[in-house]
Amino acid sequence: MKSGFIALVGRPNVGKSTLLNGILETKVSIVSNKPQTTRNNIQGVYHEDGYQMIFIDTPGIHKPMNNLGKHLNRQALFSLEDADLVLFLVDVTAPLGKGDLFVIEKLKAANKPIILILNKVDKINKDKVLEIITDYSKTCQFEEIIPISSLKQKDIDYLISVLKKYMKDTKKYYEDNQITNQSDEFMITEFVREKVFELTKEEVPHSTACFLQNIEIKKDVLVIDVDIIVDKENIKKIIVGHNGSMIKEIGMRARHDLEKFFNKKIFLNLFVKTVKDWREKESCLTEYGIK
Ligand SMILES: Nc1nc2c(ncn2[C@@H]2O[C@H](COP(=O)(O)OP(=O)(O)OP(=O)(O)O)[C@@H](O)[C@H]2O)c(=O)[nH]1
Ligand SMILES: [Mg+2]
Repeated sequence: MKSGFIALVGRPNVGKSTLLNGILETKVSIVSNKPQTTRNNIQGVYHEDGYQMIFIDTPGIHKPMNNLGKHLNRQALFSLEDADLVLFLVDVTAPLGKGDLFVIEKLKAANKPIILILNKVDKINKDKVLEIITDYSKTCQFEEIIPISSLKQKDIDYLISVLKKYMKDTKKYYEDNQITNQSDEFMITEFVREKVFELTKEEVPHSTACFLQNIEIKKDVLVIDVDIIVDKENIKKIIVGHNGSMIKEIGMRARHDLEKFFNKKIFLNLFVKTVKDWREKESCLTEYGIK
């Protein structure tokens, strides 16, 4: 058995969670087109004969605007301590900027081998890729530079073949059928939160957290109660929507994913609650499973 821990690190929205899901061919980490979707370090395990690669998906590193943001950055950087190898993901459609340089400095300080992943190459011309490689090569000594498209599953197999070379551990960390360290309870709240991120915009998704109130089996149906926490009354109105249309849509989409995940009929009750300034409160971050 060859194994190792691989941290997926980068700015928000570059495609870290999309890459993890693509490698595992299963959704273990929620994805959206809004920055700061991921709020926890999520382990996803890739199994192949004789190999166990443990990927750590992390929150995007950004300039924090509140206590939640500071905590997300801390989480991401914390993943470096466990990692044998770092995949530094960048979005090739965004120019190399201060945010990336900040992440690169943190990565250098961690002193781990770094592979630069140029993601979203489906969106640009091949010629541009060479230019980007030249720019990034000036900033850091990368072990390898690999252009991929996580969304289109382009060159993921090649990436896996490269990663095999870096698997030096011999310990088996997970059972063969286990693909994540996240609990079913966590997955439930994440599926709901993903739909909030999908359906709302601007400040709304970021001011939302989800909390599992109750889960029980009644006959063959899994009955799940989830609180959607918001930090202002006007955001509560947006989440509920006109005549409850938004909350209904969030519920329908989340239930669809949950039924697929649990392979069971689901009855999902959603409740919207206002908790003022929850993003600043340590106790709330702990209660909602972020800290
Ligand atoms: N065109 C294209 N879009 C991509 C690719 N990879 C990811 N995306 C899109 O980029 C957006 C962000 O993807 P995520 O996987 O949530 O990004 P992330 O890095 O995990 O973001 P945070 O969790 O906020 O740090 C989503 O809309 C994805 O569909 C890709 O290879 N090509
Ligand atoms: Mg993510």
